[in-house]
Amino acid sequence: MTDVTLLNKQFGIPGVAQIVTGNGGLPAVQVTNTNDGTTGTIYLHGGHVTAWKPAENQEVLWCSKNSWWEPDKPIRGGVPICFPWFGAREGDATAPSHGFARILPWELESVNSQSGEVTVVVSLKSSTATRKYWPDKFLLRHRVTFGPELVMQLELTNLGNTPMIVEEAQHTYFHVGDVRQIRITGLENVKYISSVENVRDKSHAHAIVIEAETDRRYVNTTGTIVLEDRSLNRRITLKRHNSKTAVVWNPWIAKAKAMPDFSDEEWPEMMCIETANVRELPAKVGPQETHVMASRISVQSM
Ligand code: TA6
Repeated sequence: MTDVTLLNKQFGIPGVAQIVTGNGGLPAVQVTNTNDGTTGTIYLHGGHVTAWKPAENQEVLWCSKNSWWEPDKPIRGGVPICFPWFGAREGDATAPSHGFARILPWELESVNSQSGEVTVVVSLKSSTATRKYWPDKFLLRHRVTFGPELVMQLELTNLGNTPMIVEEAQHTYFHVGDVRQIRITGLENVKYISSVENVRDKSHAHAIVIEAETDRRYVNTTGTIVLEDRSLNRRITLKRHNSKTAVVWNPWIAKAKAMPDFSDEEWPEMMCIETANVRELPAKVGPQETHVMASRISVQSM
């Protein structure tokens, strides 16, 4: 059990950022007030950002009210860290979906407040728990800056002597007013694969609208993606660094019903747009090298 009092003494910044006992008794860093009134939360469980609310805005991330908050289960919502595989692990039906990083406790490395922003660094180092699934020696850091933008840097250092090939994603759940009234731009004319639509290498010249279960992997794309939310009158911009794949997902009605940690009526309130390096375009990290994939998120009124 993590000693929150001790962590708070060591890392807390009075009136700015505190280490608290969060949902399910899981420890979290709560950013209560940067200079401009931004707030946010990151759990040590999974290195998992669950909230970011820039001043004068509504919450930008979505979390299910039915989420699990348990040490061996993923939090439903926010920004799950998928690592070192994405989705089901090939050849191992017993392996946890989206890898083990999001269901392990991460270490709190630092909390810093600078020029009105708060940066929290959490890390996951290879251990007996990870070697159960994965032989490589690594250090994975999530460096998250809460401010007028949300900047999340996933830094993977290969501590071994052989190259690492991994899948990685910041599986971001955005809060929307009504998913049936959003448009997503920035992925026009990009080839995508979808098991739901049973298509490979299809593309579209128009913006994406959500009219059914949507689960698409857009390949070879590094551009900026914009989520236009007419019902909340805002535009969310996602800039990706060192990410060649974007995943777009909404479970719609049936899939939402089938998930115990996702209540039936919540699917219109969320949209996943994920910064990723997966499947045909994984991340390759040489011995002793560090690879950084990042998301930079901002919100503008429409
Ligand atoms: O990112 C899309 C996806 O791979 C979907 O296929 C769906 O499985 C979603 O992730 C959620 O996965 P999870 O394991 O968190 O339920």
